[in-house]
Amino acid sequence: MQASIHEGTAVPSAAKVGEVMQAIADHKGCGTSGGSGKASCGSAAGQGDLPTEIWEKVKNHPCYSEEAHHHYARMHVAVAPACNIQCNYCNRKYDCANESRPGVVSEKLTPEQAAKKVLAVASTIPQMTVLGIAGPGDPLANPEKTFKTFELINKTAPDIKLCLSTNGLALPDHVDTIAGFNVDHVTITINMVDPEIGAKIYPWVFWKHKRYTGVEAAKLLTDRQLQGLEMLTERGILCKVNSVMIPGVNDKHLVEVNKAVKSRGAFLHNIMPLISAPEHGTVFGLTGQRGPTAQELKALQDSCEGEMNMMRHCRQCRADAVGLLGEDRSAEFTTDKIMAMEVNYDLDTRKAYQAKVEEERVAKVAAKQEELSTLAGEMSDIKLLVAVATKGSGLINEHFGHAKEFQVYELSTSGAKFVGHRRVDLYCQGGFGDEESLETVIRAINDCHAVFVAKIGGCPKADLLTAGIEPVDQFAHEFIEKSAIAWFKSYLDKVNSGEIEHSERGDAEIRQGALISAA
Ligand code: CLF
Ligand code: SF4
Repeated sequence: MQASIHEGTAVPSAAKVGEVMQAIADHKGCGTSGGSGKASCGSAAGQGDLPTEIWEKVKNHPCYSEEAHHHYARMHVAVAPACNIQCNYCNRKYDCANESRPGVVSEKLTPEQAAKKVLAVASTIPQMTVLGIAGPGDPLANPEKTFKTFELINKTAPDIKLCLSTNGLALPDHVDTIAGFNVDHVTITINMVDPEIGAKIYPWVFWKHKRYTGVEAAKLLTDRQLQGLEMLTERGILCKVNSVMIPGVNDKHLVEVNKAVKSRGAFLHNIMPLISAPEHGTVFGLTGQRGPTAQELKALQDSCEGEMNMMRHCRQCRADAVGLLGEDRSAEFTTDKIMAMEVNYDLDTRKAYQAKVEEERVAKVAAKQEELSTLAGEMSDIKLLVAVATKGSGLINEHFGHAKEFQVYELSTSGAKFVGHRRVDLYCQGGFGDEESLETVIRAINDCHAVFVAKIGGCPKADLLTAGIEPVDQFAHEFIEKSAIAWFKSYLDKVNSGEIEHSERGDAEIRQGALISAA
């Protein structure tokens, strides 16, 4: 059976729901606890202040727990091609941009093919714990295919958590079915609660055989989204809200959206950057609407963090993504390959592997706590960012030249806090185009003081130093947070002794192109 508060009953008692929702409302600080010692879903392997029912749901969900995303993988199955609204950042040629970057296209599957794929991935990647349906259109505009897939997975792979991402228009009509299939996690993309702003984002919505446009369409959409959110949280289903930050359109308004969704019981808010380029063929791409810079995005996320848990590790995955959030193994699991694969789904092997992962998580947190004690008594108000090359497991275990993304941590006397990631072009491409790609790497991490890597060559090292970014390879294959804290301590010592002078860094660029699977 899937671990769930729905076990044995689709709807928990009102008193129970009230208790759990209060606990969610009281629980803040995903990723913010740093040195406060307060464990949280975002930063510790332990349960901390989370109620057990919530902890069971988030502890190995890579999107709902920042800490879990270093260790656990998710997969999407692209069973839902149709959509019932139009977003100005979407081109239907590609996947639903509410969870995907424009520019990548997924292979569409039948529910039966999807079920086979889930078993194939679960046998190959034992730390894959979550199946999400996120497109390529809207899952609830394709309810038969979506729910048939969930039904099949519930039967064949009961240890896998089910997850759904929707624009919310059809949500109120399906809440009971969602609860009935033990779907514990639902994401709703909510970009506005003001229909005047909504009219700038959505040209039309299609509801009950009728097309609505302008403010009327946006009003209908926001009413249905908020109603759906309330209905889900009343049933104890954990809800994440995705919002696309569109500078000059809804960037300031998203603070209001944050308050509106928090008051309706949302667990997590994920503010994602608009990714927009003319070649995507979207309305925003063609009209030159820009996306935010890295620091604009961080400032908005920081300003909302006092209100509720903020997700900062979203990778805007494609609708057939497979693997850890920072990697894309979808090319290993195409329909042809799956049909030819011998599937050996073994629950005991999966459990044994995941028990090992848990040991690693505990060791990582213990190492961080020990290092954190060295900062006790430090009075500095310096805060700075560092970039990290990692392949997962919370380790500095990637070569600079092989990194397709860098994770970004904010360091202060409170400790190391994950604040985002930056996708980059591979620096090492067999000697071709290296100079150009190094410039794009530097632009992507230009707001960082240092970059932690397992290994780095002499040339990029020198160029990084010239750009004011210190390459750090002395912590190869060690835990990220423990190492970052140790480095920060020595940085503070150097500032205090006058050996170096602390200075602020500039802004950085968010990469606008598509990530093409390298597998
Ligand atoms: Fe997929 Fe979304 Fe479920 Fe995660 S993704 S349906 S909640 S299992 Fe995660 Fe990917 Fe970001 Fe989505 S990183 S795009 S938030
Ligand atoms: Fe595109 Fe998703 Fe918006 Fe539908 S909901 S228009 S698929 S971004």
